[in-house]
Amino acid sequence: MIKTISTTPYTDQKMGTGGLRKKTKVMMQPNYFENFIQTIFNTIGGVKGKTYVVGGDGRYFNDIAIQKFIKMAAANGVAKLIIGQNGYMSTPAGSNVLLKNKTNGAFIFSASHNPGGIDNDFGVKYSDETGGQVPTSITDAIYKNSQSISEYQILDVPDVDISKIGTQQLEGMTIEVIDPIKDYVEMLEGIFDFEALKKLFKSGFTMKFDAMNAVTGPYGKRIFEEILGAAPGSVINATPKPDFGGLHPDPNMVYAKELIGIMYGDNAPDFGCANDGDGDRNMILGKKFFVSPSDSLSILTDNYKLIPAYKNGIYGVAKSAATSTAVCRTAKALGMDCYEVPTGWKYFVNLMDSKRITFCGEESFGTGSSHIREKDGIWAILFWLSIIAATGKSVEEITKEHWKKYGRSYYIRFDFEGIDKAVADKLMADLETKLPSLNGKKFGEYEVSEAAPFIYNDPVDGSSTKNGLVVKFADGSRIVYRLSGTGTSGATLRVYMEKFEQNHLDEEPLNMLKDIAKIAAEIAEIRPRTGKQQPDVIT
Ligand code: VG1
Ligand code: CO
Repeated sequence: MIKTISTTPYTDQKMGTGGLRKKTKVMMQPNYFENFIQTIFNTIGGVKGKTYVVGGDGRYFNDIAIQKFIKMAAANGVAKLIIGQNGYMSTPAGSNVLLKNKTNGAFIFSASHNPGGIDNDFGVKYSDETGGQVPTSITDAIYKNSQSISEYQILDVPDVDISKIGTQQLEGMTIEVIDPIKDYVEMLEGIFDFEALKKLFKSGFTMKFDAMNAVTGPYGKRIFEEILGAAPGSVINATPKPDFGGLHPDPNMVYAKELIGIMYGDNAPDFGCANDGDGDRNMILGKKFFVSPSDSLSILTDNYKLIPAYKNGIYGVAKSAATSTAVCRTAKALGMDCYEVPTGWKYFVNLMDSKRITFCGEESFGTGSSHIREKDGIWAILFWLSIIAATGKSVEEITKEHWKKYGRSYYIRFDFEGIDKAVADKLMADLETKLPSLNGKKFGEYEVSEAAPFIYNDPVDGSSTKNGLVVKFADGSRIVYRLSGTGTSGATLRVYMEKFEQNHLDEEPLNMLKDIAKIAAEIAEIRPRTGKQQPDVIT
């Protein structure tokens, strides 16, 4: 029975860098989630006869959200939903299922790397038929329409059992519950040489994969332990939990504490890696060795020939402006184009669809290729394992040889969290006004060569996006400032810094960048304006 429910708008349903992200309790307000879903349906001209992929990272409210979604989809005339068993599906797996089945889009319920639970965050990622999250023109339209929604449609029926694989009908809509891992594994088998990886583990190679109690635990168990033969127990924090067991599922040196302890401990395995809440981010570690995500992208690019799917050649590469310039040096040496886009994976989609790029990545632990239209944590891990299998070298050796070949971009990111939004906005606005006056100015040995907002003109759809402020120095060092678009309380100022070195390759990034960090704080008046003496998180 279809019911039409009257509702009143919420005014804050603006999607940020990775979909709509809110405190779980905000999402749980009466009609909040329903309003947002119905607004998307309305904005895209209805969903009658369409097919969608649905899943989530298993966080608190995932199960309830999926049931609401199923009933709203049926009431709005959707022809078919493809749902991950028990409502689980990682973001990359969802993009793959979408592309493979040529569906009209996907809804993944996740706040990605944000913590989960009733007192933390929930989110909705919406992708269209491209396989990627929708462009700003559409998120703007959704936001606009969310201001005037007055009703939504939903079925008045009991919850649907999505615990068993198979097909069922719900008032004219087909529901196919799938094993969310099977298709994903098939896709990866089509890219990498699984036999070579099995040999690697047979030879005694050891690894730890930290799934951070989030969605990729079962993927990791199946792929690394069951298929490739990594020792049982290689996957830690492998059971998805609604609150991620209290972990902050952001795979970095600060939050992946258990893994860091293991990799920097006495009996460290050969390889360490982690994913975020929804499986699109990755961190790569060797024994007592950390690979910065910007370097990782550059190293994967340099080794594309080792991977069956890419060995005959790749198109260009792309990085977000905040990511270090390492990959662009590598691309240049290989004779490829290197694009620079705003932060957020959606900006890579047009470049992939138009065959301008194959690989892309962000400093925030995201790496991927055109096999799907999202970043892909396990893909990046398998790529690294493949390089190790082919070269017989350690993570540290591979990285250091890369630096020797191309030089090293020392890189660091400071996050200043929980700043009053008005203070953060004013800091950015005033800094932007000040930028022209910085040109040519000297700070000790560093001379500003260019200071301007980062503006991206999409070569495919012609849209123009401003994202962050960039200060470049004559020696190639850079500072990028931007405000986060994924936070759910206050504002987070991110300051990204890099310095290029050809000779001194074994220094501490924090030490190499200490002067740049001082200049960054001074230029933006971070201390006087925010009261913060130090960043809250350094990655
Ligand atoms: C952050 C990262 C960005 C990433 C985004 C979504 O955004 O900096 O690189 O694309 O999260 O990641 P922001 O606006 O807070 O800096 V996630 O893993 O959705 O999926
Ligand atoms: Co994520």
